[in-house]
Amino acid sequence: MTINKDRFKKALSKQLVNAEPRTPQHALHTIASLVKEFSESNESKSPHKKQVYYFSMEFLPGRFIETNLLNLDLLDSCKEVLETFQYEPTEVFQSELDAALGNGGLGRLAACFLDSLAALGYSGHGMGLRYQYGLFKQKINNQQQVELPDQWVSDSGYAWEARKPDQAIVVRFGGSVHMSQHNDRLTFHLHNPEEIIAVPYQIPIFGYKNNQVNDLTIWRAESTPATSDITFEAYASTKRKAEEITEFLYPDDSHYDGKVLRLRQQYFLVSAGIQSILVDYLQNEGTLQEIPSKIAIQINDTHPTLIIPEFMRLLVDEHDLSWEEAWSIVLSTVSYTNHTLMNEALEKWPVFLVKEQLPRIFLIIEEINRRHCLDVEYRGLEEWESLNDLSIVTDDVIHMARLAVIGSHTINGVAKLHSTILKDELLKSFSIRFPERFTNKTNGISHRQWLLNANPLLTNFITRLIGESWKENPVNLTKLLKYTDDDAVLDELHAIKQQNKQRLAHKVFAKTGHQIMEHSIFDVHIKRLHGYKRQLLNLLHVMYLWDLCHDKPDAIKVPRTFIFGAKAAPGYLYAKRIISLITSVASQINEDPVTKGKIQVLFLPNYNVSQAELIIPAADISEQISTASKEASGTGNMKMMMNGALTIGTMDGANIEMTDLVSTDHFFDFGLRAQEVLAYEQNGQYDPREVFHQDRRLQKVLHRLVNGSLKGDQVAFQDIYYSLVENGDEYFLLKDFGSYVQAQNQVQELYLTPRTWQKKCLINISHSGYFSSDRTIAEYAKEIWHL
Ligand code: 26W
Repeated sequence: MTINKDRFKKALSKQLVNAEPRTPQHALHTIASLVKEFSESNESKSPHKKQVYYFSMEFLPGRFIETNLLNLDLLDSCKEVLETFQYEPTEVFQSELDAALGNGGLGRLAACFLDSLAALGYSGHGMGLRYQYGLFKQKINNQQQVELPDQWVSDSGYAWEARKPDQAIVVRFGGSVHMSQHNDRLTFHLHNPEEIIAVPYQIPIFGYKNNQVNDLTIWRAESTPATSDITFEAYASTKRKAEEITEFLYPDDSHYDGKVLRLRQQYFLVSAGIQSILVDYLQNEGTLQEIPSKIAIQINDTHPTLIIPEFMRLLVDEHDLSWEEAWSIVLSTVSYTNHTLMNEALEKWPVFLVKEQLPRIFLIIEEINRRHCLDVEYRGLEEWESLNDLSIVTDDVIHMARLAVIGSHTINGVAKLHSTILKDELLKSFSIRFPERFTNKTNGISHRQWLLNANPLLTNFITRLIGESWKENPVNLTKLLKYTDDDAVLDELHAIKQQNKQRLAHKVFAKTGHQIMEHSIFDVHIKRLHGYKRQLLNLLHVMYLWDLCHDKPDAIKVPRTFIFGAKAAPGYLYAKRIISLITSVASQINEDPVTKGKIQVLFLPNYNVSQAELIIPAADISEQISTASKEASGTGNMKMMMNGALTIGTMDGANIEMTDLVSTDHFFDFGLRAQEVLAYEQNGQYDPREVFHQDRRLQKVLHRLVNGSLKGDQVAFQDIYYSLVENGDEYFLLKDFGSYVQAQNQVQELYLTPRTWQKKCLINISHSGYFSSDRTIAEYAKEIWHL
């Protein structure tokens, strides 16, 4: 699809001349409608290409306006027209609300993948849910997180979507399964199911200047229309039960919670999705047997795993294929990405729930398991012993990761270390059984969104130095390496960072009234709040510096601003207590005359994608300090690297691959290694009290949590103290504290020699092209989807 610039400018001008009301919001909707109109007339499903469907319970794209205009090469034209009609372009763009239909890394990755699929010219489709409320908005009241509903669809509607009622699908829950025999074949029917209508809403996804238009389909649950024989009350209840399925996004990104509603969401997504895929396929293409060569389905974590039995149901019950034929199609079509090793996040659905909500699906899962276990039996005694690890159903729960592995031709982790641990620890029995299925695909980020869009100053500077080619081929950023000793280049790089810091400082001042020290090190820790991500370790170091300000003020040689942004899952008490502690310490440090000009702490409420776009270009230091082995990959690490921050981090997730590229000379690494953490976890020989009794700094810092010197929730602070000192310190904070302080000292020392610092920033930017999601998607396309 090409939108002619002049025609677009004319059309937009025509609409803006008479625009009423003259609000930024209205202008935004005008632009979006025009883009949709121009794109719909061009939409195509490139019928001969293999189609990829990316199933995910979460998509976290944020705002689309700048991404879309950039990809369509209309950004400058659009700004021009807006200015002609006295609109402030940034105001218009910022009036778009973030689509926050995701929690964190998993949903954000899905959004970057859609961007890259289109940019590389593949036919890729996102399949997700249209939650009425996205991820909650966060406020801080009295040092406490308060959650508010996220009304991302305004009264005038969501600018980028198109409702497609004519493509609605029926999804069936409950009922009872009736079996009958025809000739020598058993057939299954669902009697009296609960029927729910799935209505698709389509959002266009544009490739980067390449005419590709893909889509993200998000499904909304609606009730079947009322019949004449139903009472008002009965209908009201039916309607509620239907609509609640897509009412809200589960705000937990680390903890499995076996709620019926979540199970219903999952099945609703996969049933609507795969039914619509088959309808479409059978209308336009060949036979069922050819599906694996025409369609690839990727499932984003185990959340959409029910697509495996649902796909079987459609092929066997509705299209009369034999079990064997159907299984071969499903297995050659579906592949699974794992995103976490954390035990508490692994989904295990109780059998009774699945039986009650999805009786036919349950029978299919049992049959898959029966065949799988028999097959294991054939393979002899050795694996018999691990049958309990291999069975999908044990102790009345269904292990979704096992079902996903058994029904997928390829299973991947999201960084090298993660994929190795997946294979050798978490899914060991399965990797012995199916060694050829396991592989790695290191995550990536859209350099278009996170560099071209978020950091125009740096983008233009890079382009002036090395030309345009890196935009299409980000690995060409290595061409920057020839400037690492060029004073003028390093000066300019520094100046750009400074301007981005000022841009953030102004925004923060306008929003919170806090005046950031613009010449301090901006030390940034932004991600979901979780024990393993160790925001608390960062804070312990901050508190240690606070003590230093009092005891040895000269030891603080460079002013530093610690910036935190993090949402805690509403039910995760410990995470909420850490937020209380951060905000308590922040308010006291910021008011302490002794710390003035030395350290400052900011907790920026409601961290989200559009905030990230402002913060990341302004970061000097990127905090990636998870307990080694716990962060599957991380992607914020890549974004800050690409924007010229230096990383302080553990040898975890993709941090390891960052150091592979730039070497540890250009990365502040510290802490236990993954193997050490895993060994401690197995032998139980870590005792935090030993560390505590040997480290005076820690004693002093932790004493504050229990001696009443911090204002705020004393119970919360004591609980945190207890978790560290008395209750085993699950995430090894005390163990890593000394080494973290050392690394932080190196940060300060390096900042005192600005040239060397800037040089390291440039080296990091130069090697960041590897982390473009274009590279990741090219690998999926070649090695998993066979496009
Ligand atoms: C069932 C509750 C639940 C919901 C979401 C459990 C687990 C999840 C996700 C798998 C958590 C998640 O977002 N994982 C993150 O995925 C990113 C993209 O691969 C990685 O970069 C992060 O390291 C990983 O934590």
